[in-house]
Amino acid sequence: MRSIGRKLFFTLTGAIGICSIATQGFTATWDMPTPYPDKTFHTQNIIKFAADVEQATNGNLKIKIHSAGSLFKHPEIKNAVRGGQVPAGEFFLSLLSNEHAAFGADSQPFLATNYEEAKKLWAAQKDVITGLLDKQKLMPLFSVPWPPQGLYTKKPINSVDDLKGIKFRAYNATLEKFANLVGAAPTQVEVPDIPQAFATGRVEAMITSPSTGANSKAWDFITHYTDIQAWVPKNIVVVNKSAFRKLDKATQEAVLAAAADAEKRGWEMSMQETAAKTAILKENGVTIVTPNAKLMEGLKAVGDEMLQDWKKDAGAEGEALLKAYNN
Ligand code: PCA
Repeated sequence: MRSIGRKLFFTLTGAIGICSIATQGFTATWDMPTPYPDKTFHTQNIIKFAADVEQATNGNLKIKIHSAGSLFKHPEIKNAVRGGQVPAGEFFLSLLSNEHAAFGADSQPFLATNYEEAKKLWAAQKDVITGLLDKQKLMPLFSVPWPPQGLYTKKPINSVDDLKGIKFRAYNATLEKFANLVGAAPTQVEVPDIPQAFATGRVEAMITSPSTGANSKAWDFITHYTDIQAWVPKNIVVVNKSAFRKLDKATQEAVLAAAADAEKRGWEMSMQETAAKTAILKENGVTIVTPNAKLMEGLKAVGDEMLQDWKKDAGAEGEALLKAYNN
């Protein structure tokens, strides 16, 4: 009996030993939905982020990217991460402006229109939105801007009046409001669907970056790109906090370090995209137009009106954000 007892004891301690080795040699695979196609620089940056994490953790954490809305449609990605269906995901930050206006600061027309201002705005916005996301048990990993947003049309645009009645592609509520205020007729269309929306006549014009314009082969359906540099909106990558806590300490640190690198690299990629993709539009026959003063005045007046509404919606958080931004 005694020897059976000892045998059992050694078998059990042996099993516990194996278990604890298994927890030390922690491994996981994360599915990560993203909204934009593979060739988008944001997606390329995330592919590199995933490779960095895998390398830094010796393959213990693998991140499998599901791009172009293939796992979850863009408007569903945030809730999929929040609900724990996936541990992490990317989306267009200002899509959350229906939850709180602070999320939409970077899509306010003519508030921050170049990278320097965008950096200042992100610095002012980051704590506010980190707090708001924390209430949903989400944590930002990194955020990267698109190039400044320009105007794509089938004719020259010399004043706001020239936009009246045009069927306009929108990508969030703020752009929809802007389009309505300039007298255009907005429709929501995700990036992968842009070429078809133009081909079928659902839309005739859009405001987006040189990146998205060039990647969508805008020259197939528009003739003019007016470089209005209206705002510099961002994507954000968030993680579900309970999924993050399930990682061991070393893996958590590797994810945060790769995220910091991805944010830095992403901003640089974005800056390079602006000139490179504008040149591609030009090479393919798009007329690149510097906007005239009358058009800019008209657009900025609409932007001012929208900022007043935004301030009302954004309350104390908005006030703190703008104060930090203007300092
Ligand atoms: N491209 C994305 C978001 C902003 C941009 O430049 C889009 O057009 O939906």
